[in-house]
Amino acid sequence: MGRTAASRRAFIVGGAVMTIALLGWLVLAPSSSFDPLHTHHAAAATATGGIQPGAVGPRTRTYYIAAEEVDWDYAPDGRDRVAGEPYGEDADVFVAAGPGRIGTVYRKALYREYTDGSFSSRKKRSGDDAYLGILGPVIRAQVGDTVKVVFKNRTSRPASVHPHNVLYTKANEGAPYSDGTSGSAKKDDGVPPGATYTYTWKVPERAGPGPGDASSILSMYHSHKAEVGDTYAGLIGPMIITRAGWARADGSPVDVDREIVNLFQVWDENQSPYLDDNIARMEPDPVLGPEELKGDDGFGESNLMHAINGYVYGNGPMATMRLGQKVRWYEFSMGTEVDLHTPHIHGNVWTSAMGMRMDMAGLLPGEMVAMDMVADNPGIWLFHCHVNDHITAGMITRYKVVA
Ligand SMILES: [Cu+2]
Repeated sequence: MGRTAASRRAFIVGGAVMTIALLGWLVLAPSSSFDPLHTHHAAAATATGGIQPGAVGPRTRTYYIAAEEVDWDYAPDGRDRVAGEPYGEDADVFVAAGPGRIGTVYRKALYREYTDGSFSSRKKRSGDDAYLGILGPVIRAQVGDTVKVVFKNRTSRPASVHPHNVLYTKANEGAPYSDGTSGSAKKDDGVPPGATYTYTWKVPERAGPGPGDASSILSMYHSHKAEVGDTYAGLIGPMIITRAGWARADGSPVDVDREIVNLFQVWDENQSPYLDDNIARMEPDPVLGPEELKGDDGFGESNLMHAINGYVYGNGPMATMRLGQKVRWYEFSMGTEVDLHTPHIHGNVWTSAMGMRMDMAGLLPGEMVAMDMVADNPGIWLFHCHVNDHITAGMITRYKVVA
């Protein structure tokens, strides 16, 4: 008695939603050997102090990371590896080198990992991880850990390491702005060329997977001294944070066999602090001087590198996994308005942390997502951004499921 039509409708709709949600749970629950429902078990285990088999306790993880100036090749294979053919006309807009065109090799600044504080021995990236390409080292942490990054700036410009998600003080934020601090709390803002600074970050519960996440989430770190130029220069890397009680000694989640990380970004080399260096090193344009070139649309477009992990047109090492492996895919994006990307996999499917099936993900600049896959379909498969303009421009690659 007294219910309005609107409230009756709301009640009916609400009831239907609840019924569908319950049915969804009943259907999913019995068959879910590897899906986000692990989350609920995970939360229960954490609440009771449970540690998963194979997991380790909290610790301090120290990374030695240098920023270095390198010549990065967006297309070291020199051909369209996805098509299996030489570059076509569309590709040549971006990859062709010659008078007034830089081509695929650009001076950049990248984060690279060393074995210790002497920064004399580069940590070798395994063959399995070679596909990570331009990305800085994967920083890993488990909730409860402390992360230390000993950062040595070997570039010619000030740089920093600004992390996402983890808990930092003002002296460990790696970003300069008018925040009321002074003195030693400013030293992290921009580490001068040749100097070293140690960033210390705590990893509390709120830095790790939430109730709706799987056992690990993607975060990232990047230089934030001059954020736009620093990130276009290449100073960016992934960070993976695992739920308390769910990480192996190396920080990886115990319920996952293989992890894949991809950065989708249109690298705007026109906004790189190394643009002048790159122009000075290329074959001069027969008509336009360096400053005129910077205002030229054709030149500008040729410097937009539509890359996955810093590679275009399927160049670089292929990400591989084995049939039957539980694979967690982490996807992220940086950049500007053109950086709305839709990573799409052929051949296999993902399940999102919220339990939704997809072979597509959506990314906006700065967005980070994680999806799970049981690799059940062997072969070499296409993996690309589904934005048409980006497909044409080379944001396309392959991955392999080995039988
Ligand atoms: Cu895209």
